Amino acid sequence: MFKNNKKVDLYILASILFGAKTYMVYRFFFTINLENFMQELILLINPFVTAFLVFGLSVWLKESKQLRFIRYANLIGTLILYCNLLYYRNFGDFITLPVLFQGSNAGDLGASTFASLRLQDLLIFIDLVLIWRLTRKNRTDLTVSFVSKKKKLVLSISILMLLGNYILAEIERPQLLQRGFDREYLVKNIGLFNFHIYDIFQQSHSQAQRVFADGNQLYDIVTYVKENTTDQEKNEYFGIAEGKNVIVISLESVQSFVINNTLYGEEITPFLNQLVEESFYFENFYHQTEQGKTSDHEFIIENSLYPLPSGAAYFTHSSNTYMATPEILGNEGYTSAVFHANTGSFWNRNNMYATIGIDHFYDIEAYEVNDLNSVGWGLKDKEFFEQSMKYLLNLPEPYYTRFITLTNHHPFELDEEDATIGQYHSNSRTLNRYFQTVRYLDESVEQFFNQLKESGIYEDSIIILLGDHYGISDFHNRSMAMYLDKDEITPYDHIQLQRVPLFIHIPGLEGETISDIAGQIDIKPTLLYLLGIDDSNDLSFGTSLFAPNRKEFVALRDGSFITDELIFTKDIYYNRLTGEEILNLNEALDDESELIIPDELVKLNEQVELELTYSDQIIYGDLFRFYNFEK
Ligand code: GP9
Ligand code: MN
Repeated sequence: MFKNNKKVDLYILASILFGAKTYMVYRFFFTINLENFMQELILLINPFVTAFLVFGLSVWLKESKQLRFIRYANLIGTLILYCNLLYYRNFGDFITLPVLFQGSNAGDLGASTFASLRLQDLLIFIDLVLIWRLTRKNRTDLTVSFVSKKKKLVLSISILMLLGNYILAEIERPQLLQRGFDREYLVKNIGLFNFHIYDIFQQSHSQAQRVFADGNQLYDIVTYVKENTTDQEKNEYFGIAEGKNVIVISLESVQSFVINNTLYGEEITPFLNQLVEESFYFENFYHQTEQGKTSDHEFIIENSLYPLPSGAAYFTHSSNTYMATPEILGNEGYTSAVFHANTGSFWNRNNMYATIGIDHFYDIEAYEVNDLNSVGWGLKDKEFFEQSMKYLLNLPEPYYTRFITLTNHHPFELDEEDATIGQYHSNSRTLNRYFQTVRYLDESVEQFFNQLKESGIYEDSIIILLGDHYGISDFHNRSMAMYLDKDEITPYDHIQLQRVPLFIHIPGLEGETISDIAGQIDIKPTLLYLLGIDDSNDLSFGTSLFAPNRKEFVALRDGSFITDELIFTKDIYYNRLTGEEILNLNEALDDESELIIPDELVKLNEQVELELTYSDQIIYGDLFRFYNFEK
């Protein structure tokens, strides 16, 4: 077909064919969830951008090598695409470096790969065959047509196109590369091949940090932890829930300000308000999450370690050694399970859960999800709890379970028939709607409690409910200030808005409202304490909320911290109870007057910094692999 045309732009032909094929696989072979036009557009553009970039490199080669480059690039690209497809059919996920190096996984893969072959897969190889035929040795009539002068032009166009793709992806998902989110998000925004490059870069970066770490670093950390957070005095609460089932409910995006509060005279969370009366309710409990949001809260409560300053540890350090709650409880005869009606790979949960010893993960596959029973991010919470019951009832006791809710997630969408409270009226649609989804969550939890009671599970369980992180960001501060009846949201208010509710509900015990400061980092030691499990060999940065001798501060990931008397943030010390400024380091410095910071404060700041650094060192260096938790 190219007989009369001596020089064919083979690399352009190859790019178009390969791009079209990749798009076909993305769109019709993988089940990638596309939510809007922008995502459709990016998915369409990206395969061509990448193909053009790769095949366009051929113009830099000597003519004799160009054809060979194009055929092998096509072969390798096709294989990568196809291997991912086969893996995806088995695991609903894309291949990552750690997966390639996990022997056991490969074994599973071999067995089921054969079963996942489909006739339609032949389509993936058509362009490969064509390109190979066109580039046979004896075909001298074909080559890459650009003369050397235009090399730079080709490369510049490729890079510009790649940049364009990246900008679109950033618009669609800000901070996509820094935060990771979900492999599906990455693939749909930057494409499979760029995702692999991203993955290789990220994994080698953490591997390098791991390789250069050594066990000696642990010595100081262990000393610090033993001195500051271990050896908790035992009181009557130690072991008070021994042998009970544990049910942890993560209240997506619920902040404390909605509890015992009203909207136009109406209670926002009637059920939770009643639960305050029947539980240990911590009114000064802070979330400590960073970019990893929900996954960070999971990471903190299971490990009593801080989340990373950037990125999600669930993503970047899922192959580390940990000694998380599920594993500790597993050693005590507990079965563990997480229920969450979202894709298993979101926040890399499927891999992280395997690492931290969660026995069962009921992800979206375990639920019946359709248009009628879902809204916003997916399955409605009432449906979620309802459908979870059958699995819960079949778990061997005692169990440790976590339920992660979803409906009260930004942008807080709700079907009209599910709204039982009005909206707020302000300039922020987000805040306006928030109250409705919070109310829906309140009702979902009530329904779940009723089901637990009806099925007899309730009596033998302790139930912990906590907010995972804020729901209303600073972007809505003006409307928030209006709702809270304040002139503005100061840095002090911002910190106080990072309070999320924590309920520890122990059937049979009266409970009380506790005003002591607390953080998500305290959940693991608290739970072990209540279950009567000795954790003196554990390395945690939190302390039991029931122990009489607690650590004196709650550190947030950005270095802000809270003590009984103070809140420190943005270089300002505030009185925690009144919000009054005590010492403003910014102003003092501007004055150029000599700044005298009380020793006590200096020491506190140092300790917070040290603690965050130690926690990071553990994660970056995978230091727990050097620690013997048994001794
Ligand atoms: C995703 C859900 C929400 O599975 O947990 O995550 P978030 O965006 O809140 O981190
Ligand atoms: Mn969340």
